[in-house]
Amino acid sequence: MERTFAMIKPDGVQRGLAGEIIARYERKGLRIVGMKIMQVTEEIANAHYAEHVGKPFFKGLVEYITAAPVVALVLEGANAVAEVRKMNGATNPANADMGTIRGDYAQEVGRNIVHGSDSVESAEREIAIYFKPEELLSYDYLPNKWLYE
Ligand code: DAT
Ligand code: MG
Repeated sequence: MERTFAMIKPDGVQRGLAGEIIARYERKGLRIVGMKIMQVTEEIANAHYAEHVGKPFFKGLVEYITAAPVVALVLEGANAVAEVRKMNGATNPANADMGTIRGDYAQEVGRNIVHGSDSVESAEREIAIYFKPEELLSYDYLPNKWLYE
C-alpha cells in the first residue's frame, strides 16, 4: 500500500466542493488515513512549494494557498500517488480532461482546486509538513477485501 498527500485548496472549500471531492477519492477505494481542515501559513506554504521558490507564479501561489482554509488529506491505496494525480487531472484546468476534478470543477492554473503529490518521495515529504505521525490512523478498511485480489 502507498500513501499520498492531497489537498482541497481554498477555492474548493469556499465553493462548497470539499465533500464532493472527498467522495470521489473514497469511491475510487482510497482509504482516508488523515484529514483536517486547516489554515496554511506562509511558513507551511514556503515549505510545501519549496521547489517553486523564485518562479514568477510563486508569490501568487502562496497568496492563494494561504487565503482561506484548506482540507489536508492523506490517502492510501495501491498506487495512491499516481491514482490521485490522474483523478486531479492536468495542472492547468484548461488542459485537464473532463471527468477529472480539475477538468470538471476548475478554470485556471492559479485556481486549480486540488493538490496531489507527484511521487512517493514528495508524498512522504509533504505528509510530514502537514501531519504529525499520531494524526495518521491505521485501521481495518473493510472495502479492501473487495478492492484487491
Ligand atoms: P501540480 O500541482 O500539478 O503538482 P506544480 O507542482 O508544477 O503542479 O505546481 C504547483 C502549483 O503551482 C500548481 O498546482 C499551480 C501553480 N502553478 C504551476 N505552474 C504555474 C504557472 N505556470 N502559472 C501559475 N501557477 C502555476
Ligand atoms: Mg506539484
